[in-house]
Amino acid sequence: MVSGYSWLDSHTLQMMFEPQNTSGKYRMILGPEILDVRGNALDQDGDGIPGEMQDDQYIAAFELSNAIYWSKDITTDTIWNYSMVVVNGSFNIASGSTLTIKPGTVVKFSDRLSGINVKGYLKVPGMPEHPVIMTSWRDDTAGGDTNVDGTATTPAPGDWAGLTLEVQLLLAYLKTSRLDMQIWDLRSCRWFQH
Ligand SMILES: [Ca+2]
Ligand SMILES: [Ca+2]
Repeated sequence: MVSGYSWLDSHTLQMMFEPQNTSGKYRMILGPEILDVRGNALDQDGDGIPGEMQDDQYIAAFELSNAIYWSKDITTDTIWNYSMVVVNGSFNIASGSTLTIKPGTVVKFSDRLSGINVKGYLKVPGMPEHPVIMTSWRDDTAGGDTNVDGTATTPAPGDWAGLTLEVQLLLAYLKTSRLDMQIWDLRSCRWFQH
């Protein structure tokens, strides 16, 4: 699947491959017969014997997910049909507009100012086996290690700004559907009734 490669410098090998658009986990295996600029084969296990077929393979793993980043206001009816949405900053759901979040979606908020201001409608038709999860982007328990730091950070109250609801009718609606949502930091949710 690798279509080409070049050494960018003596430590960096760049590899090209065709664009992949199927979600899932991928593994890339570099054979030990690849030579460095001095003509040495790989010695990944560091036993001083380069080029061992099994021990000296370099294996990289990555995952393609159906995830997007979101930061813009919603001014027309919108459906989030993604495995994950990472919200940068906060955005408004404008009055008269509806955001529908499909069951099973993980919504992660990237920082303490990050949240959703609901002036229109937010529909979260989660289901018990496919809940919608709203959480900090430091939370690796939902949707994996989105912030790509392993376990260096963990979620905490105040990580994200929460939901701001400005219409009482919506509060009633979300109260019902919230049974099917998991919210990391309940204290960050503010309920405004006008
Ligand atoms: Ca070796
Ligand atoms: Ca992490």
